[in-house]
Amino acid sequence: DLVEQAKKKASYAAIDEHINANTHVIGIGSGSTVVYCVERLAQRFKSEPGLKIRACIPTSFQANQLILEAGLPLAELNAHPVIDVTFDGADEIDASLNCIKGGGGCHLQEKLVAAASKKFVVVADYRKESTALGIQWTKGIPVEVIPMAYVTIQKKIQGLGPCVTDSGNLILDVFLGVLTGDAAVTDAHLKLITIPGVVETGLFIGMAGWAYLGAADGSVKTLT
Ligand code: DER
Repeated sequence: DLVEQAKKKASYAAIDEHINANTHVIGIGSGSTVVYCVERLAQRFKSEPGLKIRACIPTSFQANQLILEAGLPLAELNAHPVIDVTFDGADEIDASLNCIKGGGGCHLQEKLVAAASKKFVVVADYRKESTALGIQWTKGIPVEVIPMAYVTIQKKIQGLGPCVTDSGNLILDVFLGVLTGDAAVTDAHLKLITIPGVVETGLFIGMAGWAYLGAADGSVKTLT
């Protein structure tokens, strides 16, 4: 269908543009779009002897399994604290490439891997592109909190939840409305991250260097 084709086209374009003989350590995000990144990466890993992919770093149990099943070299962030390029999806992307991520409950590990990467590349279908965060994605901003703080925080920011993360923490979805412009996005993140017990938010500010957006007509738009 159109959405899956858009995800695939965006992912293949991103891998083909950023993977070369100099990319040795690769971060693998979470969600359904990044599956196509791994598919394309595995094809090239198997067919191009010139590639020297040494380590693929997962951002979740799902990413871990994707890497294993694709026959790519699985490694952990502590063994490769500097990553050449990371590919990940997003729930929403604005014109400055700020993202809401975490719809799949993995944004803490995703942000760690993205922050450790020289290049962070987002791949998505056309549904994720938005003029301001909060317009297309109306399920709130995922906020990871430690269990002991859950009720206190929920009273403070009226979040919906919880789901349990790979780190054993809980996720609250917090509704802060439409965040127009960098200042509003940054203010929202700071409001949340300074609450005692909050581990990380799903606001990825100024982290993505590129976004590959698959369109319904089969074309791919690159934002950078
Ligand atoms: O949870 C996440 O951050 C994922 O990357 C998610 O935002 C993207 O998932 P999708 O590719 O299945 O839409």
